[in-house]
Amino acid sequence: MHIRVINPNTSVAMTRSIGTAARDAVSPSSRVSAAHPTMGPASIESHYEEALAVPGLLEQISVGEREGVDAFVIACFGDPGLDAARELATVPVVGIAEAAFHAAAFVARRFGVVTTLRRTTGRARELVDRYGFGSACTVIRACEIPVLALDDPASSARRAVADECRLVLDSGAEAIVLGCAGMADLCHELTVELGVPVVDGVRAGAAFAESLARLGLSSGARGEYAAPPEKDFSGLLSGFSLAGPSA
Ligand code: 2AL
Repeated sequence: MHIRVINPNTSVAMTRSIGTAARDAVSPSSRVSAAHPTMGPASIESHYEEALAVPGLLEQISVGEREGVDAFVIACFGDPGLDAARELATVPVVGIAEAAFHAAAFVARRFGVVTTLRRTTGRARELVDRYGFGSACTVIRACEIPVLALDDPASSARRAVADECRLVLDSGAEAIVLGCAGMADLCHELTVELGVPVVDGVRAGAAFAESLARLGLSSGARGEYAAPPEKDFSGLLSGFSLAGPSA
């Protein structure tokens, strides 16, 4: 089984740590490869960046399809481009926010989310509601650490995330969802420190993607996730024109 984890931002260091976390979660016989787009923002913490990350992400879905990967994980907590990726891919595609919410709901009645900047909490709330976890999610808190600073050992990031996790537990949550792929390497130590389930969506996403591939479940060729229709794209996006299913 070959699982391709796509970091939708262009940070090489973050792509590497995402790959390491995903490898942690799949069976030893599976292969995990990590990729990032060749164009787009260095990190995603605004709607503008999220929108502009999607073309490069979809290009990586096409690359992975040509290479015959068995499942994809979109490793950014806004689940950018998830529906479009499912239209393009013939294999399962899992977003880390949806994976994390599902995993948290398996082990706790109520959970809370700790994300990066406050401006990303609206998107997280939208996804919680979209995936049907509105009543299970007690609170979404922000540590106000930018995505790329999470990786900086000199920053106070680890402490700030742990402090927010404690406040999430005070809200009545029984599990924590880490709201950024850049928090993947904090998962183990926070689990030990807090003594509650701490869910990293990268690991959950990789494990679910592997399971779906093993079960032979993908989005299917009919209905809303059918391949997009043949159409011309112009300008900077001309490379995204599709030949269509019958070509
Ligand atoms: C993220 C994430 O997971 N990757 C990224 O670039 N931004 N999420 C977030 N809440 O800031």
